Amino acid sequence: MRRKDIRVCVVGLGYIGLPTAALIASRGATVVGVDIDDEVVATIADGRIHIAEADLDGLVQKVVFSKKLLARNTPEQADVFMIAVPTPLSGNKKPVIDHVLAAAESIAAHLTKGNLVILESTSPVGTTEQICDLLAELRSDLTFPGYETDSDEPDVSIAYCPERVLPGRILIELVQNDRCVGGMTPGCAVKARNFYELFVRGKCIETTARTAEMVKLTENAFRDTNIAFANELSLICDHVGIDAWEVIELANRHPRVEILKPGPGVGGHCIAVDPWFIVDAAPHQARLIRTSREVNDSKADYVFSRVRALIDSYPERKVTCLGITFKANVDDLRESPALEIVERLAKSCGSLIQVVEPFVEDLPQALARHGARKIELDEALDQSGILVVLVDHDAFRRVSTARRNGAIVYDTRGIWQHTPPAPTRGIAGQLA
Ligand code: SAJ
Repeated sequence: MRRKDIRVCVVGLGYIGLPTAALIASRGATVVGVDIDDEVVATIADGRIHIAEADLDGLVQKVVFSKKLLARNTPEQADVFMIAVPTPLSGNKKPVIDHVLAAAESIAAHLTKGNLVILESTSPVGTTEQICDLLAELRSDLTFPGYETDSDEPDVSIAYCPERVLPGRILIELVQNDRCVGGMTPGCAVKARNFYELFVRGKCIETTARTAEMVKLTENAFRDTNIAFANELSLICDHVGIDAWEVIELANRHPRVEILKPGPGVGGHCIAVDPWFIVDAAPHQARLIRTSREVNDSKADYVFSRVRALIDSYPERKVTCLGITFKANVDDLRESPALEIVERLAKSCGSLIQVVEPFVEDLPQALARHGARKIELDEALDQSGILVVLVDHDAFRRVSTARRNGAIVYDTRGIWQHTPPAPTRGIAGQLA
């Protein structure tokens, strides 16, 4: 397979699908990028992007104008089909793979002998097998892994290869990170590895589809559990009146201790979601993973109560929440604990609540509806009110101690470390 001879069809042009499609196209392959959202397709066809990601705008513009990336609303024939659509959680914390199955169904009619189908979406264990069953049912004229008749090699190879890139560094990590390539059969894994090696510099390691599915869930559950430790520690330190940031900094000087950072909770569409896929698959075994999710989810309640207590203690001060995105220097609001906290504050305190958020143009309706308004950082600093740091954007980190002098500070991210914790008048102990 030579890069420039390959035609790839990427289904789903979101945070993973679009950068992946653009990167592969930039390496010479012709890529058909597919999305069911006509607005997304029109934006990309115009050489523009609908998400914020470092360096993605220039890359997309280049590959669209050179006709290497073609945006479409239905799949077309290709050599390799990649599925990168969302796998959300249902209300009762069960994985929903409907989009994955719909994407598989949408490519079925376009499959031909020799094709490779790769699932990249984070998925519960067994999803790749389900895709295989679905395609075998829809295309009885082709053979699929596990359904071969007289030859070992199925007409269509199927593999699971999870994305593991960090928002904000996607284009770098797509190339540099090692990949775990899980084939439905060893032959499928080899085919998928050969494909990834065309644009990945990291090592591509073959395994089974089920193992690769579990590896992805494990990575995010591991991080969630580690953040839960930091969040629980911060609650304990608050309770006993010790600066959690100093404890972490000092403990991390031990050669085998590496505590992550506490915050207002865990957001984003990955770490706050994926561990539940494990809990769903093994509810009696996944006790620590479930508890970690609960610890991280409950942190937003705690932060909300602390801010409410500050407001009650200093009713004359204006309140500014710094940041509503799910993490630093991105525009993504999905599952954002900061947004959840500000929504609750706006609901209970209305126009008292102000927000500084350099990555979002207009405040979401849920905030504006209750009278919360967006202001500039300088205006917030001039007011000497209550400053609640919810996101560690670089712009907030740069604020000097002198500039925030006079404000009451509640820093949930520890960016203005070692500021003495803001006292809440007369309610010490109540928060504990
Ligand atoms: N967070 C903390 N404390 C920390 C680190 C993170 O509170 O010490 C919070 C962040 O503020 C954010 C959340 O956790 O709200 C998740 O942020 P993140 O930077 O840890 O991860 P994501 O969601 O941006 O990306 C993760 C990554 N997974 C791992 O690091 C194991 C990424 O590699 C995955 O590709 C991505 O999930 C995904 O798509 O699954």
